[in-house]
Amino acid sequence: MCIIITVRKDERSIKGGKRYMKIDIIISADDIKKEKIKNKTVVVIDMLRATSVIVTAIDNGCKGVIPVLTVDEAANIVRNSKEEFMLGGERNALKIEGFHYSNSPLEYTRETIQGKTLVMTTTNGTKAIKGCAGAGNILIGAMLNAKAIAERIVKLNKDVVIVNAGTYGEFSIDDFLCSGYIIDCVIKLVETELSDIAVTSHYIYKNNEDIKDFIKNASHYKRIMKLGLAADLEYCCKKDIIDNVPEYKDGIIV
Ligand code: 3SL
Ligand code: MG
Repeated sequence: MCIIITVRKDERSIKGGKRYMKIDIIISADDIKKEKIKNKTVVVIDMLRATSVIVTAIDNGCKGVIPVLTVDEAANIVRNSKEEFMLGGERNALKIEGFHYSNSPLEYTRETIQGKTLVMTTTNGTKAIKGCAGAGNILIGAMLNAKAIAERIVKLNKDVVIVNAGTYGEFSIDDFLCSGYIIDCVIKLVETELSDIAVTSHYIYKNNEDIKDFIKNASHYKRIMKLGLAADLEYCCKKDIIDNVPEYKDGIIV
């Protein structure tokens, strides 16, 4: 009998002869720097609402999500193919004309998305995902799958950069708090070295474990609330209801 054991290469940082998993945070899609993410494990977060949509759609049997930057790009993919595509996303937080779905995670049920490929364009989320090309692995995270993300990070055994989509190029409380929760899950599993910004997000999470109470201060939370989408906010703030860890590779998230 032949037993093959695969040992995953340890690509964590070394300090004083000890290995640590470094964790850093980038605060918006506009702040992504190629050299910061190269070969690292990247987790992209847009908990309100793009990555919550993706995590939910994949968990409900969606075959794959193709993130694109523009409405035209999305329309072209669908026009030139016979595959069954669904179009989803938003502009100004609202459904795009001619698209099947908006950017509400509650629309992506097993009944609507199972077995289909979703072509998606959103303002900040899909921009952040596409901006991470060149990273070692690009994981899609949200509050919904935070624990599962932490476990995958540990398995991948590389330094980590958590990329917050942010809102219109600006820092966003929601993504930052979600980063703090993921860090909280990781540090229970492995030795880490947190950058100053990672320490700060963890500190803020630890002092606001009832996350909704703090996220309600985020400008984007208020915007979504004003649109009458309280149920979306309620859903996106749930912790660890999904075990799936979608990954972006070769142009598609599966
Ligand atoms: O910017 C994005 O990617 C969206 O998630 C924003 S919204 O919540 O749909 O408005
Ligand atoms: Mg957002």
